[in-house]
Amino acid sequence: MKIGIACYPTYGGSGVVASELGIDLAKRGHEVHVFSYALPFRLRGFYENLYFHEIDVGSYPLFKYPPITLAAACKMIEIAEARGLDVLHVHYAIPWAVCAHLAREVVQESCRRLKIVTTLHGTDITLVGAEPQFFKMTKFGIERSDAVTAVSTYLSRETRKTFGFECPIDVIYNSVDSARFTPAAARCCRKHFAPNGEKIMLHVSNFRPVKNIPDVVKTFAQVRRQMPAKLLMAGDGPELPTARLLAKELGVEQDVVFLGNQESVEEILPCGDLFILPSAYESFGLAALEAMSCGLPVLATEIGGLGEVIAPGVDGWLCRVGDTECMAERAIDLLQNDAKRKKMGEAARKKAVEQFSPGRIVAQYEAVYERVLKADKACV
Ligand code: GMT
Repeated sequence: MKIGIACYPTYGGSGVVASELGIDLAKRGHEVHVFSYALPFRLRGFYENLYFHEIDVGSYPLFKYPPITLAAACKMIEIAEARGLDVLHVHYAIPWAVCAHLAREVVQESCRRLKIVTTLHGTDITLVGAEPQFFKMTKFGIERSDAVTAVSTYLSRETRKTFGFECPIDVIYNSVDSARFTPAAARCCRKHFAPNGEKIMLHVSNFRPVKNIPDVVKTFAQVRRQMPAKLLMAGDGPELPTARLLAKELGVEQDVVFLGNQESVEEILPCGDLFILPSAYESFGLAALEAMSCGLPVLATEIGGLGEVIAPGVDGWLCRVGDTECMAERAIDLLQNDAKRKKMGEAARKKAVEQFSPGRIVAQYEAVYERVLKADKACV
């Protein structure tokens, strides 16, 4: 098949899912064309059958806000016509689902059978897409798709509730490459960050408010009062200054290391003992799955799709949003009990390998493409 993939290039799960899917599809012999306004960070490197097309919004003095939606649609049209794309698979409804629809309206008659698959990732439904300034266009973009997929059952339910969407939604979970995200990766950084054998808690995110960053630091400060420990925080975003300030206010700044954006989190994750993700919303939690694949139990919140990834008491624990006492209690128990932590870490790894392998997930996307290509009508 000839497949176009549109996504955000920035640090975030939807760009990771789109990039890794593109690479896997190309390896399986499909011709893949990725559209974004910069090279997605997980797409670096050369892959046969995979082409990147940068969306150039240009500059014009009249445009305070360059019209990226139109520039993206134009790029999709150009490549769809030149290569005869079969499917445009967009990741995150806003604005990509609408761009794909515009592109299909404009392409030459010969490409009019171009199919659109939209994958919903999270805040395109639960936050941004539901806001009044985007609601109707998000709904339109979803409704004009030939197939809609969501990364969790929770998100598919939210889509029905928020947008009254009645067509089938395929739930296709995120995946993890367990050969790359593995506990076997070098543990050398452990000595560097915890020279006295302290236990290490880890957090990776793009530091947006939805990640509840202050709760990472608050939880760690409570743990630190009880035992020697270190907190590694990888990523960058609007909440980073707040986290730094809070670490200072709570007197734990010496034990918190801010690593900034990291391209290869798989080299850092195996250094940790426990992963913490106290999000206020999380449709799936790819960062948690990557940590699990590295053999870390996960401490998260009982919201969104996290319960579809983490089994409390088996491979992690879930606490109420904002309940840092619960998180700290669970963390201390796990960090002080090597056997229990090891058992949970092994269960986490096993689940990542057995249930979330890329092979399994890519096949589900391929089945969706095949289905829409066979169907005449939308909403199949
Ligand atoms: O929905 C978002 O905020 C953006 C998106 C991203 O690009 O990071 O994150 C979502 O997509 C990931 C991949 O499917 C999921 O694993 C994340 O849970 C989800 N984030 C949220 O729901 C906050």
